[in-house]
Amino acid sequence: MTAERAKSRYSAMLRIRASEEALQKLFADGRIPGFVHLSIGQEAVAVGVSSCLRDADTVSSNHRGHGHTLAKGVELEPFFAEILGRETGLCRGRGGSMHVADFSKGMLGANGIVGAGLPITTGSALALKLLGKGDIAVVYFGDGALAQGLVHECINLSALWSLPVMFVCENNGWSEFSPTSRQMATSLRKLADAFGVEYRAVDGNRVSEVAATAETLVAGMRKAPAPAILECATTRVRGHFEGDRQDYRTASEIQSLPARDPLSLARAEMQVEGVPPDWFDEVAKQIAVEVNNAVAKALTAPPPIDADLAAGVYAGMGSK
Ligand SMILES: Cc1ncc(C[n+]2csc(CCOP(=O)(O)OP(=O)(O)O)c2C)c(N)n1
Ligand SMILES: [Mg+2]
Repeated sequence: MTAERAKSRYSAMLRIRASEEALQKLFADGRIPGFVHLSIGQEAVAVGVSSCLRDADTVSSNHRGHGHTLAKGVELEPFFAEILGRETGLCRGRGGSMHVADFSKGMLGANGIVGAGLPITTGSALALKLLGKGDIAVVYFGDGALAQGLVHECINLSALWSLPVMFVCENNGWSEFSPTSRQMATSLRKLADAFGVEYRAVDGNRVSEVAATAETLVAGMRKAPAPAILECATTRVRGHFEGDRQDYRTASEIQSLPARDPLSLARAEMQVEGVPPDWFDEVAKQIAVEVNNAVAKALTAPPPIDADLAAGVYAGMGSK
């Protein structure tokens, strides 16, 4: 059972990694409109948390949301089609990388406005509490959001109303090109304490650790609605966006990243548990095929039709 769970988490992380490596190439080839922010190095947070969630639980995300989206079970082909701006995309190609969403899987959307996922999730948590089925809401945000007023408002309101929301902070030490220390006068731990919200900190690159702690928090929230904060120390391997030269990072920081790779860390743990090297080779082959097929299909999909572009922008407009 433990080995099966570890395998499923490893596969989910690899699917995200392979998808983002494909996006990296597509972006470099000029095939993706707009910005792309990759979550390479942070996959263990999305997968560890999502491994404790069900379809009816909701998640919302930020500008670095591909991993959160795929970990929640969103299909690869419409995901790629969305980012490539195609009609068959999750949002019919109108949203792109920073607005991937799939309500059928409880994925309420990535978001280009820093911190804006928190009020969406807090509202969703209120709805889920009123429905009373034990479902919960999760929001992923970065350390760069910590100084935003609405983050403080949402933690306050969720504590005041005992809402089943898990605030998951991916602390990668960077907010665009500035270190966290230049932006935040206090810590998330102290903020949690100030509002009386349960707080846990984990190594966000160890998927087993993220999953175990998230599981405990989620189980408690399903029984008795209340907010919780999970702070995950993680690593942004790529630049802030694709094309960022990262002149502001030291060579030693960049050289230290491979030792913290969540896939390598998980593989090392699994090998100790007896998972053979063949299994890793096999799963890598399968996922490469899955991702290549999804990209190939998405690339053949048509762009949105000009006459229909405003559909979905305003209520009552457009043909669909
Ligand atoms: C309200 C707002 N302010 C500023 C920006 C510009 N901006 C985009 S991403 C970002 C930093 C986000 O850092 P963090 O939340 O830590 O996420 P990370 O990129 O590290 O994953 C900023 C300042 C924005 N999109 N929205
Ligand atoms: Mg950050």
